[in-house]
Parts: sequence; C-alpha cells; structure tokens
Amino acid sequence: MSKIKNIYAGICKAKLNQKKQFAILIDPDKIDASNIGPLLELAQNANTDLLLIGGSLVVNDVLDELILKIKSSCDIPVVLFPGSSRQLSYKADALLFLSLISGRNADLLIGKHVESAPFLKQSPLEIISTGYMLIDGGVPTSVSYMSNSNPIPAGKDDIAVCTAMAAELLGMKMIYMDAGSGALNPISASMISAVSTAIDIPLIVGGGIKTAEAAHRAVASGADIIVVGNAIEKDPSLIRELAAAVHM
Ligand code: 1GP
Repeated sequence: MSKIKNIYAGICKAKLNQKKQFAILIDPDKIDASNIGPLLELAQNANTDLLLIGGSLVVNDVLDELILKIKSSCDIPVVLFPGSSRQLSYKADALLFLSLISGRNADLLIGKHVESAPFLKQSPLEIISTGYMLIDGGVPTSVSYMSNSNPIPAGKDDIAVCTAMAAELLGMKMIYMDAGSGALNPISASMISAVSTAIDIPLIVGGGIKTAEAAHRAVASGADIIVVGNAIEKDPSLIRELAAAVHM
C-alpha cells in the first residue's frame, strides 16, 4: 500500500523556517464526536497545525468514528498519540510511535513496539518515532500512574538533556516532553531551553499549559510544537488566543 508521508516533513519544514506549531490534544473519552463541530471550527479558524488524538485510558471504542468526523469537518492533520497499543486507527494520518524514554519500564520502551510492529508496518499510517519524556508537573498524572514509571524531576534539566540527546542518537525523529495532562506546573522555560539547544530534531512540549502566556513562554524557550488538551476541553474559546500566542 502506498503511503503519503508528509506530516513529519511538514514539521521539519516549519522548524527550519522557525515557524512554531500549535496542536490540540483530543481525548476520545472526553469528547462527544457528534458535538465536536464547533471545536473543529475554532481550531480551523485559528490555523491549528495538528490534532493529536489519544489519552491514557480511552475506554470508549469511538476512535474510527471520531477521526472520520474530524476528517469530514476540517483538513487539519490527525496524528495518533496513543496511550496504549489498542489506540490504533487507520483513519488517522500519522502515529507518534512513542517510546517512554524517561522511564525504565521495558514494555513501554520496546515491548509494546515489538507487538505492534507487524500491524504498523502494513498500515497506511505515517509512523513517526518519538522519544516520550515525562517530566514531573507537580501532581501525579494518569500517564505516570498508567505507565508505572517515574517522571524526570522538574529541576533536573541535565537528566532531561541527556535523555533527549540519547533518543536523538538512537535515531528517534522527535522528542515529546510532557508534564502530563492536567499538570499543575508546565515544563520550565529553563528545561525547554536546555533540551532544545541540545538536540536538532523537533521538540514537542505539553502538559499543564493553560494560558497564552505559558504557551508563548514555551515556544520562546525553544519548543517547536505546543500541545494543549485540558484547558481547551474546559474552554474551547481559548483556542484562538493559544494558537495566536504560539504562531506570533
Ligand atoms: C498531555 O501534553 C498533553 O499529554 C496535554 O496536556 O491536557 O494538560 O494540556 P494538558
């Protein structure tokens, strides 16, 4: 099956041109697919660059339906951000093939990848190898509990830097630094700056970003893509100012 591989190329091109990107995280458990129209309209009008789909649990079997609805309503690329190997849909454009490099849970470093590789290899999805780093955001998050792994302590910029560098040297295509959904504190400017300076691959930052100021601080510190989920679930009208803060 022929694959159209252009999501990662688009991300790299934006990085090269110093164009920051704004991504909205949609948790299929928290959104009603039949009611997603207004949110997508806001997202499209704000020039949202990517829609990430995923969550730590995802107990509802609505992934295909949700993505088809999104695809029929807007042309923003849809990227799977799976909390488990069950969160797979061929209707998406791409998948972040996440290895939890901040933890030492072998299953999430490589085990699940071995199990899912034959399916992914045959799938039409663009697979983007991503080093996923969980950073302590001040509260225990679902991802930290579900992954049975410790996040990197918030003040340990050096550990974050070495972890990201190792992932880049291993050939991973992107780094996702995440304080976890609903984090009390977003990732510090100093950690974002230290990691972005140490690597050449695109850096995604998310977790606990609730304001335009916080989004802007993260891009000004070196993040290439900002992901916001929780704050938009609570108030979709924030999309416009968050996107503007990232794009300015
Ligand atoms: C979580 O980075 C994402 O994986 C987004 O976090 O829901 O806190 O915005 P929030």
